[in-house]
Amino acid sequence: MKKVITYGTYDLLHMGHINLLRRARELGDYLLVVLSTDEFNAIKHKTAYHSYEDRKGILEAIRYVDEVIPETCWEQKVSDVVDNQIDVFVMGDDWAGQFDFLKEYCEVVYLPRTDGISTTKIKNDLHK
Ligand code: C2G
Repeated sequence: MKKVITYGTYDLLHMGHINLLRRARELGDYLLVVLSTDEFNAIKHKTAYHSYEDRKGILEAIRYVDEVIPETCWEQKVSDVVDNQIDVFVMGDDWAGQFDFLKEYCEVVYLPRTDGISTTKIKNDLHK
């Protein structure tokens, strides 16, 4: 079984997220999403609208997602890949090059982001 892993906050779910999750899942047979906790979002200087539990429940309802576990720090990626026998690490290409250290443990793939949508854009548009 080819296992794929990806990371994110996944707040205010939109097609950019869905396009990423679909393409990530298509690279293997199993997709593990490592979801930023509210505490780790604070470290990323992000404030999610939905709680971790709600963002987790929403992701678990998506057909492309097989499992969701918490992301609590920047440093957990190597152990996540090793401990979960991951074959492919996937992120949107806004992160291109940032996680190449994982190439020692698995394939690293940066996928093109979906243009014209982001959680920040949604928040800004709703404030107009
Ligand atoms: N994404 C995308 N297209 C968009 C918006 C987001 O492809 N229009 C992708 C991002 O590139 C990322 C995923 O969707 O791969 C989740 O996006 P975020 O929730 O913003 O994730 P981020 O805060 O970048 O978390 O340790 C890594 C971090 O947790 C990444």
